[in-house]
Order: sequence, then structure tokens, then C-alpha cells
Amino acid sequence: EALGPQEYTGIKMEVVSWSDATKEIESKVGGRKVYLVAATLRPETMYGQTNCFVGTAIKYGVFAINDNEAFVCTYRAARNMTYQGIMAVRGQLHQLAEIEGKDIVGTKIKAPFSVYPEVHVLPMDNVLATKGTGVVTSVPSDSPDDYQTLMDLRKKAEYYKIDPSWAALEPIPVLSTPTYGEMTAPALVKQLKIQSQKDTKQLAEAKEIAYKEGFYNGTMIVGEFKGMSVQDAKQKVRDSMIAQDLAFAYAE
Ligand code: A2H
Repeated sequence: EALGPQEYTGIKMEVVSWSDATKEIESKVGGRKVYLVAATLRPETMYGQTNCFVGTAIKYGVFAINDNEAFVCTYRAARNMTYQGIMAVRGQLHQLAEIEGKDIVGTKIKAPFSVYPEVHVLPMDNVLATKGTGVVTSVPSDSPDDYQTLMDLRKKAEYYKIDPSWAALEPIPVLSTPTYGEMTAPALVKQLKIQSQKDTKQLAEAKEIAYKEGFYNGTMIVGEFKGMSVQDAKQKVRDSMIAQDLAFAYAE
């Protein structure tokens, strides 16, 4: 774990259509645009988003940012945001609605910068309520956790209560590394013989390797900064997303 504050990028994933279980939210937001906000440490990988994850047992709120926008995240994250200049009034939290993670599953959202403009919200076992926003955007090419969870969902769609079409988008190559090629996460899942998202010890190891390999040896193969090293592109992709109001800085 990092000792200093963790500098996340908050990705604004606008709701396109709510799941059946959350349709009533629309009547509670006063006409605001609503975004699921995902906290990521890998903004340069956003080209490869195929879906988004929430924890089924986690409680989320819909929080007003100003008169025009509202964010879906944990209460804890929203509270932190009020002290980071993200809400209109510092320190003041305005909750519009409460939703359970399991009910958000199936909601369709925009995935900024992704090759896939719209993706679905899916369940993940290992989402922590105590980290980031409680919303995790999924990049299966470069995150072993995301890749393995997507594979679990495809294998057991009924068990996870999802429509198989929500998990159908294929991983997109985003960056290339000398050791693992264009699909770092699937290569590591195979190499470490990971079978399911319950293999948390091996997944932690895979995550560590993927992060270092991508950061120190990766080259971008899509997007505006194609050909650039990941080390150089990381901040540039982040700045570009923030400049277009598709993301914001969030620390904790
Ligand atoms: B990362 P750290 Cl491509 N629960 O974003 C579980 N995981 C969470 C989370 C939560 N509440 N909030 C954020 N995360 C994930 C992209 C990514 C990430 C890639 C590769 C590795 C990676 C796409 N998912 O993370 O404990 C988010 O997933 C490995 C470093 O604060 C976030 O960045 O270090 C990362 O974990 C933050 O983890």
C-alpha cells in the first residue's frame, strides 16, 4: 500500500439507461445528468473499457454535484469529494437517492475514451467499499482482476444474474509490452493458472506484475498517444480526459 495519498482519476460514466431495478432514480435527480464515477490508477488504459463493476452488497448514493450533474458512488467517497472542490459547495453533501449495488447491475453507461462507446454495469466479488468510489471501470486487457471476473461472468451468467450480452464485449489491445504482448492480463492469468476471481492471492501477484510491466516497459498502441511510452502517456491521457470534462482528480 502507498504511504502518501493515492491520486486517482475519477472517470465520469454517464448513465444512458437505468436497469429495471433503478428506473425510479430518474424521478429523483431533478433533471440532472447522472454519472457512475470510477476511480482508476491507470487512466491510459481507458481505451480498453468493456464494462464497469460494482459490488452487489455495497450501498451507493446519488449525490448532487451542482444543478446539472449528479454522481453515483459510495457515501464515503462523496464525503471526501466535498473537501476536494468537486461539489458546488465545500463540505456540503446533497444526497438525492440511495441504490444497492445489485440493483445497478444491467445499467447502460458511456465509457469515455473507450473503443466501445457504451458498456454495461456488472457485478464483481472483490470490490471494496472502503477504496476509491466503489465503482471500478473494467479493462480486461490490462487488469487481471477485470479479465478474470469477466471470464467468470461469461461462464456463469445465470448464477451471477446477468444477461450474457452485457459481458460480450471482447478485450481491446491498449498497450504492448515486450514480455506479455498486447494482452498482458490474459497472459498473466494463464501463466499463474488463475481459475476464478476467488484466487485473490495469485490475482494480487498478477496485478503487481501487470502494473510494473505496463508502466516501465509498455508502449501505447491505440488513441491519441499511440507509439508513446506508457510512462509518458499516462499523465497526457489523464489531462486530456480532464480537459474534456470526462474525468476529474480524486485523492484519498
Ligand atoms: B484500476 P489501489 Cl487496467 N475495490 O483501474 C477494488 N478495486 C478497486 C476499487 C475498489 N473499491 N477501486 C478501484 N479499484 C481498482 C484500471 C486498472 C486498474 C488496470 C490495471 C490495474 C489496476 C481498470 N480497472 O489496478 O489499491 C482500479 O482498477 C491495479 C493497481 O488503490 C484501480 O485502478 O492501488 C485500482 O484498483 C486501485 O488500486
